[in-house]
Order: sequence, then structure tokens, then C-alpha cells
Amino acid sequence: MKLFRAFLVMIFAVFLSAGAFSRQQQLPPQNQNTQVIDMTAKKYKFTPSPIHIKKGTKVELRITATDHNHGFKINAYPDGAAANGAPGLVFTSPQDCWKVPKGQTVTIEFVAQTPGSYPFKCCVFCGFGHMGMKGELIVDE
Ligand SMILES: [Cu+2]
Repeated sequence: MKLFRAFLVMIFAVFLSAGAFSRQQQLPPQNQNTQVIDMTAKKYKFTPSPIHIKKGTKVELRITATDHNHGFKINAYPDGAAANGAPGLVFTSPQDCWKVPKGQTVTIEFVAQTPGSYPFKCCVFCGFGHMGMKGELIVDE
């Protein structure tokens, strides 16, 4: 019985330290050279565009829709790359279309892993020029 209790205490201790360890792992990487990019979405363009980012940079892209509901859809694979390898842009929480409601700011986090051109476009219908609302993100070597 005593042995069993000692065993329980041991298991508990292991759980505690494992918990502390995983919490440590989940801390946001504060000093990982995060580059903040402020972007506006307005009929019918994204500003700034094109955007240049250095390979390996962690990016916090903040998009504000100033005049209307807009959306942001970007290729995770660079132009010309097959979409079956590792993505060139690694998102913290990938989405097919980030919706950016009028007057609001949406933050998208990713690491620019692979050099190349990554086209993006508006993915929420916003008027007659919607189809032409496009931009480009370029990851430089
Ligand atoms: Cu649109």
C-alpha cells in the first residue's frame, strides 16, 4: 500500500513537471525577430503591395479593412512550386480565407520559409472591382 502511494506521488510529480515543460514550450516566441506589417484593404487594392520579406522572418500581418468587408487569401506555396511539399509560408493557424470585416483589423501570423512569389487576393465579394483586388508577397533569399 505504501509502495502504491509512493508510486502515485511519483506519477503526479511526473505529470506536474510535464505540465510545466509544455507550458514553457507554448510561450510566445517574444524575441524571434517578428516583423509587423500593417496593411489596408480598400476597394480595390491592398496597400502596401508588393511586400518584400526576408526568408526565415516571422511575420505578423495586420490587415485593416477601411471601407468595406474584405477578405485575404494567399497561396502557401510559391508561384511555380508543386503544392505537395512543405508549404513556403507556415501559418500559425492556416485558413482558406481570412475575413476582414469593415473597420476591423485581422492579424495573420506566419513564418516566411521559402523564397518566391506568393500572390494574394480578396476573397469576400466587395464590388465590381473585387476580382482585380490582388497583391503579392515576395520572400527574398
Ligand atoms: Cu473583394
